[in-house]
Amino acid sequence: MARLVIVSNRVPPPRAGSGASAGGLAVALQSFVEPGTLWFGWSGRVVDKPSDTPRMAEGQGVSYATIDLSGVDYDRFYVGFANSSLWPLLHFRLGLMRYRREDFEGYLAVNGDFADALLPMLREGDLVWVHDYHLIPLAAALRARGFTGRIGFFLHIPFVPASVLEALPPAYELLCALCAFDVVGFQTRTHLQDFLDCARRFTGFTVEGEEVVTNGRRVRAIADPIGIDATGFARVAARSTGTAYIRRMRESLVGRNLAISAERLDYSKGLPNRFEGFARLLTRFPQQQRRVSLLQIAARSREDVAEYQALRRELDRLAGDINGRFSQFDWMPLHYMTQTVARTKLAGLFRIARIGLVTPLRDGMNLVAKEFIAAQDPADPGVLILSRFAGAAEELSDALLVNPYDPDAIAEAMNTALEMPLEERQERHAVLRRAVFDVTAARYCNMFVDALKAA
Ligand code: GDG
Repeated sequence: MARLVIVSNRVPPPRAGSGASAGGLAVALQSFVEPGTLWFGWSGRVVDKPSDTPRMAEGQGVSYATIDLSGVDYDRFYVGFANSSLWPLLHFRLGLMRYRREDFEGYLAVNGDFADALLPMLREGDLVWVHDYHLIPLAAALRARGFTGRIGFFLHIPFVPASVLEALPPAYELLCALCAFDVVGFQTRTHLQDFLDCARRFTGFTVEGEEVVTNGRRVRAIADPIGIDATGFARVAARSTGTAYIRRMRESLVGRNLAISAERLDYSKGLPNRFEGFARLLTRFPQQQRRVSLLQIAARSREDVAEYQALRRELDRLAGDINGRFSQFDWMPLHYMTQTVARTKLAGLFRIARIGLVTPLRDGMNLVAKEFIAAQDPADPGVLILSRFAGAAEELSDALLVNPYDPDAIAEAMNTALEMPLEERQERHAVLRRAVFDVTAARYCNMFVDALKAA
């Protein structure tokens, strides 16, 4: 059987399954990797003189190989091109995009270093599965070094229309790099169509159906929505309600409704708009004051990028403003935490919440939306309020879909959710639950690996 080699920017510590790490990729893949798999990537460490030889670790039969980055690499590759050019661009935020040629050169160089370190570990017949926007040039780098095996790529974040992509100076180079893979996967059909359209317009290659035909090669594009281990998450959520932590949470609510949001502290997640929407709920529907508290968990992320520091300051101010305006001596409307919460606790919090408020301005998929649905008690389920600009909205259209740029729409949806009769909650939840239990993490992984095997 072909060996699977996973390559991602960050590699999870061996078998850290249920810990407090935030991040969708590790969560989705960790339940899938089998003994014999090799997982390769950056260790997360920045050192003066990175070694050329990967550091090896083992966990449950899976080999983890990691390399370190130098300070310059970290600044250009990670903070620079990946997170200050590509991340904002692919989330439709041209105003936040910062491009420097030296950053792009650093990005290419680190991908070359990845290829140098990975190549000696590859065997004939391996299936190499590369993840996310940090590593777009990796297939081209491996091919340039003589690797002829199958390489696939999955983009976890959105792909953009040609009119947005053209703003990126090396758009052509990136599209050509994507065409060095055998399979490229996207979260939704919309992202897939945008990719094919960009490939057609910018590269001069021909597009036949859902394949790009380059000089002598074929790249197959697929839509493969990522999912969760729904059964596992539902079990953890149900168990968690018996714990002291969730009991204390319930007691502190004194019968009031809990609305919950949890994500990395990232400008794509739409937190300021959400806070404003919540403030409008309390102003426009004053009968909901004292009836609901919003718990916002915003795990700190990418703290070396200036935009993330600015966002944190803005949220501190907005949270203080909301609580100053609306708090009463025995009720606080907004609980705002920037620490991560352990996964089991998070699952329990989702289960007891009346509202899951998931309102990113753009999101490749958004696993929190799926986790919230899986966690609910089908007999008395909470209501999901979901941004129509999350990839998950294509599958979860029975949620209350909102335009996250409209704080009044968020306020109205919250009011609707708080007033929604039990029967309607159950009906909506049953449909959403089927979708979440159908499109799981295992299905996502199998579909991608099957496509790669067929390449
Ligand atoms: C990228 C794409 C795509 C969050 N806070 C805590 C915590 N989390 C967990 C959630 C969920 C994961 O992190 C976040 O996944 P998302 O999908 O919501 O978002 P990104 O991190 O931006 O992931 C996204 C994903 O890749 C997968 O393809 O869906 O669109 O942007 O599992 O529960 N986990 C813990 N504590 C927290 O405080 N333990």
